[in-house]
Amino acid sequence: MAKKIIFITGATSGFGKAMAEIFAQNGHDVIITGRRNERLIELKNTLQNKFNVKVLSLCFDVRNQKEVAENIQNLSAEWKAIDVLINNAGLASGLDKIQNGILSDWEKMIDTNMKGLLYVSKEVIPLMIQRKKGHIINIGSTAGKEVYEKGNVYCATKHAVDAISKAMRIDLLEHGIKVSQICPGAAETEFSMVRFSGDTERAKQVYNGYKPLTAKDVAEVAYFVTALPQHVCINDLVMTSTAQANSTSILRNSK
Ligand code: NDP
Ligand code: 8X3
Repeated sequence: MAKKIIFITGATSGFGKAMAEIFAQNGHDVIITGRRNERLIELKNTLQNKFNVKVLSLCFDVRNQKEVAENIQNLSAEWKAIDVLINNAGLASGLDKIQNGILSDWEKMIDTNMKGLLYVSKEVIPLMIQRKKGHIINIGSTAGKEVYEKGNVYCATKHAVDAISKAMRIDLLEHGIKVSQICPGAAETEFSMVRFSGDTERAKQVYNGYKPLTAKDVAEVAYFVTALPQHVCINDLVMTSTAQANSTSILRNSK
């Protein structure tokens, strides 16, 4: 595949970091974003030194529309030629029945997973329209396909990503922009640590007794989705570990 510019939100850990690695390893220039600047700088140095590609790190919070707009509008003309946008930054916060839900958790998930994705897309889409090409990959979830107990608002935000992905594909059709959604099931990243506010034991239990997806598994699929010929678009791709059938059916003690 010809050299591309890949813009990845949430590249300081998990899927985003693994995606930055695989794209850089294959010779592509990457824009990596997140809030933890030390991690961005470290990843930037590693990728540049290891793979001899260009890496730009942008430190911003996707929930802050002004920061998002400034960072993207201030890109040089060279970096504005974004071929692939991967809307990956996201999180779950808490796991409670709706009647016990915490407002600040709900707001964090809605602001990050839905509004953040929209803020970034709003800035990048015009750049792609200008160039009459581009590929947007939204990271959804199995939680965006079915609702599970206590998943309420997180599931709702990922159902919104599902709907936004379908809507983007229709609206951007006339501009030659591909839109794909990748929906992973349980994958061991910092996701559960974030969901359970750093409770290591609780986070570990999520992956007990089976082999979950890894960040690399998801990154390899994202790479595959971008490497297909121009006339081919993966619209929607659900992937789980072999031990997982859907959001609620996981074969534990299968390791
Ligand atoms: P991680 O917690 O490992 O990574 C999340 C990334 O999102 C980090 O780089 C984090 O960067 C970034 N991020 C979170 N909030 C913000 C924000 N407000 N502004 C900017 N960046 C932000 O989790 P995963 O890699 O697992 O998750 C990536 C995506 O995949 C999420 O959208 C998640 O919902 C989804 N997903 C995860 C699954 C899983 O089981 N792990 C399964 C299905 C989907 P920083 O903290 O530095 O800002
Ligand atoms: C993350 C997968 O099942 O924890 O999106 O919601 S799950």
